[in-house]
Amino acid sequence: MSTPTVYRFSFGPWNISEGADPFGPDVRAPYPHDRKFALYRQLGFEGVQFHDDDVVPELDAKTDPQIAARSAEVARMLRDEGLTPEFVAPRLWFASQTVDGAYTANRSEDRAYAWERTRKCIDIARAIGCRAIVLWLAREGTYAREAKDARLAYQRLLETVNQILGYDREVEVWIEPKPNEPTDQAYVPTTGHAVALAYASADPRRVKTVIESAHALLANLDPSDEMAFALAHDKLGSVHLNDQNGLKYDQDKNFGAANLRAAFNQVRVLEEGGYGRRGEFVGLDVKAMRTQAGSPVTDHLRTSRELFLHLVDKVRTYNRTLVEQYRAARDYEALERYTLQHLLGVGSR
Ligand code: XLS
Ligand code: MG
Repeated sequence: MSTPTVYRFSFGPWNISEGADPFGPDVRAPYPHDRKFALYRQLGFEGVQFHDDDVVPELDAKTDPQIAARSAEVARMLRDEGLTPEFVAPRLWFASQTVDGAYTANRSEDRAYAWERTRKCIDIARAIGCRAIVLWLAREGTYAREAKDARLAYQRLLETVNQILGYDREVEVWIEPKPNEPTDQAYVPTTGHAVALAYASADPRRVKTVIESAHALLANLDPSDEMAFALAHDKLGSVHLNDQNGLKYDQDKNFGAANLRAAFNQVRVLEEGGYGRRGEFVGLDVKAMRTQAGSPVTDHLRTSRELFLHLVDKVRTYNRTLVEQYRAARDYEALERYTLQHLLGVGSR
């Protein structure tokens, strides 16, 4: 028997938020960004996920030496708190140059901005001791499908991936698929699309995916199957575990809050696939409810992490022999009954 995986957890500072939504303003006092680092360890987390401007605020207005100085400061803060940077993602959906997308924008000057911002993001990642660049391709899609040449868009995305791989020979690119929101339809909606881009790239070993449970559900796919697919290709860079109650806006609910059984299956697939054995983080991308009072609000992170660990216990005590017997007998009714009883912690009656 191999030793059980000791899971390491991560989240991004945006998960401690002020509670604004598209229909209303902040409902909580902002919690100073740099003080968030001190919260990680006490909540049981050791990995920090970043956007480029989480490391260097007002990035577009800064020079390379200014970027380097602030990055060094953040690297120090991480070291002081005993934290590891997991990835850095270019925020390519906020600036006026990204209204029509970034790498797939129709205007060449907007695409040039996207590359310049990506280059800065890579420099920041390396400066804080991190080798993973996440591409959440937020606005790489359209509101009107005729607005862009989709074939060209895919080529541009592939060229960008190759450009990143060529700019720095050490970095990995982790593509995070999502089918919609903020665009009507995105160009890399599923894990399959991301994995295809990886294989088409100049160095497939360095291109992986980040799978977010809610994003898979928004594509009407099962997150555990998406994770299994990526694991089968050794392309699961990280996960953004959370939950989603049906096909609506991206909810980032607590992990397991909408569908415990689906959460169990995600943990089962990760555990069975050996995820985490090479130090991969269990990332949680969860939003606190708007109704929650206080500052900082962190109970959602605690709850989601705890639920993951409870489900690890459920996976480790799941009776494999029984499961194999039911599979061999093709008695899936018995398998389902056993699984539900196991999750509920009850026997038959
Ligand atoms: C959004 C994504 C985003 C990326 C980084 O849903 O999870 O936060 O991970 O841009
Ligand atoms: Mg997310």
